[in-house]
Amino acid sequence: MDMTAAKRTAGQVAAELVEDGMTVGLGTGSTAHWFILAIATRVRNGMTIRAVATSLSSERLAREHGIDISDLDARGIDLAVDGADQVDPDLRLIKGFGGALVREKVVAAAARRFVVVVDPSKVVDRLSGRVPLELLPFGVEATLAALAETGGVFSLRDGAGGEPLRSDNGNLLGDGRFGVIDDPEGLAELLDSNPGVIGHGMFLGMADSVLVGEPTGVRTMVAAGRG
Ligand code: A5P
Repeated sequence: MDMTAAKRTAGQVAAELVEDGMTVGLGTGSTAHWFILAIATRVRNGMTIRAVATSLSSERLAREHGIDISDLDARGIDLAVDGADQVDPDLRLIKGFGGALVREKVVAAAARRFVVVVDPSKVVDRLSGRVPLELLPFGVEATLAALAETGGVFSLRDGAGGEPLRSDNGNLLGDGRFGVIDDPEGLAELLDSNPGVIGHGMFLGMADSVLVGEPTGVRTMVAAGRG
């Protein structure tokens, strides 16, 4: 299946959820890209929105296509739309392969509705593998050593020229690597309890629905007890 077409379909269908006057959270990555472009078309055709970006790259893309970007303020967000790296049947997510996980989580948490857009390769039975992290530079070696007690294997990401890769917030980006994650909530709690961890890519209980782009259109996943 053509994954680019799947991402585009999911992004375009999500853009139809936006209503005039809304404050909209713009996600990051190759699927959110299509959402942003579809929103730009609607803005050109007269729709008025306030847009908040989850990364400098999405901000740049949005501005290039004529969408003004606002700060996230106390009014919050009506609808945030973002991609994901994994989605399980309970709509628990792993996000952040693109490194924007902290701003993405802040935007998702401020959103009255959080819709996730993915291609079918992201839908899994159980979360596993790589969990992105944003880490405080101060004491990062101690942080990594403490994190190893969770049972994962942790490393920093390399950026250009062999320097450690930094987020838009100036912190270090890293990843924990796990097998199947039997207890996502327990792991999230362990990661949250480490003071050197600014944020992690497990988004649990946050997504209201997931739009999966498929050859025939979009399949909507809704968590049990929601929607
Ligand atoms: C960015 O930091 C990520 O959380 C992305 O939302 C996620 O990696 C999905 O990206 P793609 O849509 O490019 O797969």
